[in-house]
Amino acid sequence: MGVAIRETVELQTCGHYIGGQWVYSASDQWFQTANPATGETLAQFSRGTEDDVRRAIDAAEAAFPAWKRTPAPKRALILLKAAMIMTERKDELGALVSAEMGKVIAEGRGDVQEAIDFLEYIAGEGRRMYGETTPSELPDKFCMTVRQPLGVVGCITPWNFPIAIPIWKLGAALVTGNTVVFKPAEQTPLCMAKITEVFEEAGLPAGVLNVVYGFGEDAGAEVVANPRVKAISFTGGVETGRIVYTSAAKHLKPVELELGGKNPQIVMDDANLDLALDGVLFGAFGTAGQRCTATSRLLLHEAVYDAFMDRLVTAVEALRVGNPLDPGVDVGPVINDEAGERIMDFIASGKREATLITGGERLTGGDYDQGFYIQPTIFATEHGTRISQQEIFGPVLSVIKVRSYEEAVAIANDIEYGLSSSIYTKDVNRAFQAVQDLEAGITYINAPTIGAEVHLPFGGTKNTGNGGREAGSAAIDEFTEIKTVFVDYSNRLQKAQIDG
Ligand code: TXE
Repeated sequence: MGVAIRETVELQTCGHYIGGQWVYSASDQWFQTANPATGETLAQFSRGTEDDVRRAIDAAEAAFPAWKRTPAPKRALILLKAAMIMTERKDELGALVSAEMGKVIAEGRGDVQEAIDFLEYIAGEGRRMYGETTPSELPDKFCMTVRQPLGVVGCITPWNFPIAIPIWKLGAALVTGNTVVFKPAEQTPLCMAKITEVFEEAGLPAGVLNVVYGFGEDAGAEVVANPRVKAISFTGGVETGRIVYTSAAKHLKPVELELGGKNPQIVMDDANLDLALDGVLFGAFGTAGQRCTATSRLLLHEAVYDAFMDRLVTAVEALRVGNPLDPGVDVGPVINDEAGERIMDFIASGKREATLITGGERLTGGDYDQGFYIQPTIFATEHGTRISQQEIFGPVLSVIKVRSYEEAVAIANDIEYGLSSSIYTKDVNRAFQAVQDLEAGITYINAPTIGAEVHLPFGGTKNTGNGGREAGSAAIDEFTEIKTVFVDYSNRLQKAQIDG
């Protein structure tokens, strides 16, 4: 087994994983990963170049024939072994997620659990990659479909779920017989290195998984543009998603895009307000708001507005902000200074165009100076302001007062995104009406906008993606294509559709 991370006197150093070997880039360029809560450097990584990506594609191409021929149930056993290893190492991996990405430890462990859940789920799909059979219109002829892998596929992931999102893509790509060139987020490479070690330990053959660390403009762009990579699975921002989709289109390769969101939670006049309060606290400020499914808009019925806002402000002001590895902390830092400045710019907009209800400042002094910590922030705003329309990706909630269900749905839908949505109501008719009316890939009834379960399709409409879904029953579709088969055993030429 290779060693992903070499302990050196100075710093942990990590190379790319290509053809089953840990190798450094010839470029001799490096980048570091740091703990967003403390600023401590965690490791340094060889910065991958286009040449490193091409080497990874060579290895993936070489490994593809044997991997394709490996029976899916056998491929699935390796995924199950990986799930078992991750279960044994859940504490260590969960702590690493919190240390490298900044989400609180309960969510760091949740990130790992989501990966374990998906591996267990998708391994089972190794025995359910069904095709179909149907009678031919001609005698002595058999018709069926079978699923086939795509070949070398490219996976590109963000930093906010540094173990769960890579596994969502990797598990599905591998069980279906593809080989992979993986470019993980430059902000959380250590998590990917650990995932790679897990799969190596689980017995994944050399060349099936190849990981190149680095940045989007060179390594990432090469994964997308290289014609030998037959499909792309991307999660990240809308603008980057557009660049990826445009580049891949030149080679007509399929692209699965999971992009941003501006997710509404509607609270109706008949809602269970205790439940709705718990929901918006978790949905808006869990992961410091850094989820594509985060609750960033609260559409609050006027009949309960004042009472609910009083309780919401009290609860938000009681949230503990600090080091995510401290179990008493509710909200950690944001991923880095660049993200923090971006969020503070949105907060500045909010102070100009809306009413600040609570929060709105960067926390400084003491340990807060080691990272970028932002007070959980609430604005009261009108529909149409910048903070109510654009994805902030931070601990900022925009509250909009609504007078009716119809107005709430109209505001919820008047947005470029369509990922997640939620409505709190005791009226079952209204709940099912909302399922029909809300323009989103996911709708929760009496639950927050976050908390997807791995065995159901995930993804969104409008600018959240390009029509695909991942996870659940959609996972197999993402990484296979259909072959239709006709077997004519009549021993004579038969012509479909031809008279006589
Ligand atoms: O994502 P990026 P970032 C949203 C959120 C956030 C914004 C930017 O709004 O503020 O995206 O976040 C790689 N060709 N989400 O900068 O830039 C890059 O190296 C190929 C929502 O983290 O999209 C990284 O591995 N690859 C999202 C990955 O793309 C390229 C979660 C994502 O980077 C590339 C994260 C290129 N030209 C951010 N440029 C969600 N849906 O959960 C970059 N990359």
